Amino acid sequence: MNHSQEATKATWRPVGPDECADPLCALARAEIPAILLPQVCTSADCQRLMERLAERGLLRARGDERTRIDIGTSLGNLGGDQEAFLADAAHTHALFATLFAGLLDPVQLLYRHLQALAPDKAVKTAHERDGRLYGPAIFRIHYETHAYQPHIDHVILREKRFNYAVARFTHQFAGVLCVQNADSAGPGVQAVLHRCLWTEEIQPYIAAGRFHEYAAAQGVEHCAVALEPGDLYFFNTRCIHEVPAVQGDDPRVVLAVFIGYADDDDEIYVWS
Ligand SMILES: O=C(O)CCC(=O)C(=O)O
Ligand SMILES: [Fe+2]
Repeated sequence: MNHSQEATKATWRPVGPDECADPLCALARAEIPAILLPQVCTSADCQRLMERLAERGLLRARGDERTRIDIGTSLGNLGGDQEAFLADAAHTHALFATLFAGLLDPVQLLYRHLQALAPDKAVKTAHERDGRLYGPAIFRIHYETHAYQPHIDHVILREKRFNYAVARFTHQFAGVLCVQNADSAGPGVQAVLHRCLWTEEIQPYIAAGRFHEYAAAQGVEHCAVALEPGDLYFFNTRCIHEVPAVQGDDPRVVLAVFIGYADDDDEIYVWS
């Protein structure tokens, strides 16, 4: 650990947007683990949203054994075929155009809060040069046993996708709105962020499922991001992160986006 890390060690915890002069810049440098915006909407808004997803038949039905359901378009999953990805994204835009009728629109809510963090940049849904849009955001419904092992998300560093407009951004963040916790009776399953930016040297440990050993040996600190429904957080997806396995009957439900950011770029692209 170097001196500056030592000096700030006690303070590597999620911060509110007003605790930091330029929170997105601090996130890019991993000076802070996350920007946490509590209660951007109420738990009642989240509950109504869950009811809407159920009414539309978008949740797991009896006999369905998937441990994760995505409502939206994932570049990570579909990006290998750009035409199919963009066509799927068009379907998601059509679905989301009516999905929130009469409710708070959680996608607009998320974009509004991101825009407020970056008054000098224009926040927009990612698009290719011909104007075709990426998916605007994605709901991820995680059922019992689903976990995310320690990983990063980055269109270049991990996915090596050079043929997408979002490849121009140095930094990738995630925005996650908690819609429902896994265990409504307890504290729920919470994401863990490690104070460790991905490098080629760390990759073998991640690939072998041995990141925790590496982190312990190196004294890498970490923090959990405790969320209630209606809480929104942003983090740098180049920091190794994980979410432990969901337990219990209630799925953990989030609305998630990825965010392309560079200090010297006047646009911020958002996609899923
Ligand atoms: O659900 C979260 O809080 C983060 C999930 C995550 O790491 C991902 O979607 O890549
Ligand atoms: Fe991730």
